Amino acid sequence: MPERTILITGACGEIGQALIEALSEDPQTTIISLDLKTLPGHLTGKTTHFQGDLLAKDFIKEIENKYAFQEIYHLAAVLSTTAEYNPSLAHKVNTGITLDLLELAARQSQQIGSSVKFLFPSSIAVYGMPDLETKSSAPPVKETQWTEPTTMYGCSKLYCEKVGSYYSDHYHQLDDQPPIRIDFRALRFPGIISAFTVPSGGTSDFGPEMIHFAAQGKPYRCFVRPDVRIPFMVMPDAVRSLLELSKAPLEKLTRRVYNVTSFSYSARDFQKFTESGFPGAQITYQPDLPRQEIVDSWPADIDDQAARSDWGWKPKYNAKDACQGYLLKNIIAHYA
Ligand code: AKB
Repeated sequence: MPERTILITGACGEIGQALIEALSEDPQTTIISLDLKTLPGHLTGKTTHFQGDLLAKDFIKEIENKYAFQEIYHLAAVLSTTAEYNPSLAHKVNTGITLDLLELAARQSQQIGSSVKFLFPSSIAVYGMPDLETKSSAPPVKETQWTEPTTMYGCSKLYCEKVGSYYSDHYHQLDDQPPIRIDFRALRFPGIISAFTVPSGGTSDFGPEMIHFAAQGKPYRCFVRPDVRIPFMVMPDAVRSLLELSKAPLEKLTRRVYNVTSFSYSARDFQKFTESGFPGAQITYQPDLPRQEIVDSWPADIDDQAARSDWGWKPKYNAKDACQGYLLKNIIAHYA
C-alpha cells in the first residue's frame, strides 16, 4: 500500500515535470498531478494526471472527493512577464487557487486527523530594489529585506507566503474548531535553468533561453542589458531543495519562507558560457525596457544562510558545475 499521496499542481511546468520524475522514484508514493495541459509522454505511468482548470471549483472538488493528500506541491502560477499582460487573471490564478488549495488542505487535515504539508515555490520576484545603485551595492538580500515587489507576480507570491503562514499558525484563531494542521513551507527561488525544458512567461528566462537557442543553432536576441545580474540555480538543485525542505523536521525550522540560491550570473556571463559551449552562437542585445526594469528590481544575489543552517541546504552545482557539468552535457544530448 502506498504510504503517502501527493498532489502536484502546475505539473506540466518545468519544476512540475522534474518533481514528478524525482518523486516517482519512491514506490511508496502515489502522485496525483493537475494541469491545464496534457501530461508530456515521458511522464506516463509516473503519475495519475487530471487535465483541467483549477479556477473551476468543480475540478478541485472532484479531486478532493477522490483522494486524501499528505503533501501538496502547489506549483501552478502565471509567471512574471505573462502576469503583467493580464494582472487580474494572474491575481486570480496566483492567489485565488492558492487559497482554495489551502482550504482543501485544512479540510483534509481535519478529516485525516493529521497534518498536511503544503510546499510553495515563491520567488526572488517578491523583492524590489529601489534603484540600480542600491542593487549593486547591497549585500546578498535576506528574507526580511526589500520585500517591495513591483510586479503582480511578485505581489501575489508575497501574499501567498503570508496567507500560507497564516493558515499554518493562526487560522481560525478565535473559534474552537478542531485543530487544523497545515504545515506550510515556501522557498524563494531564483531563476531556474533546466537542461531539458525551456521556460516561458518569466522574466529570468533570458539565461535559459540564450543557452537553449544556441544549442538549437538559433540566433538569440537578449531582452536585457549584458550587465544585468540576478541569482540562478539549476533544476536538480531546485527540486532537491523542495524535497529537502519538505523532509526537514518542523522543530528545526525557524521560519516558513526560505531563500535558496546557487550562483549569481549576468546576461554577459551566460553569453560567455554559451559561446564557449556552442561556438558560433549568435547573441545580440535589444533590451525591452519594461522587462529590463523588472529584472533590475530583483536582487543581484540573495542570502540563503537560514536554509543552510536550519535544514542543511547546500547547492550541489556552483556556476562552473552547473554550466559545464549539468547544462552543457545534457543540453547537447537533449537536442542531438
Ligand atoms: C519569472 O521570471 O517569473 C520566474 C521567477 C524569477 O520566479 N522565473
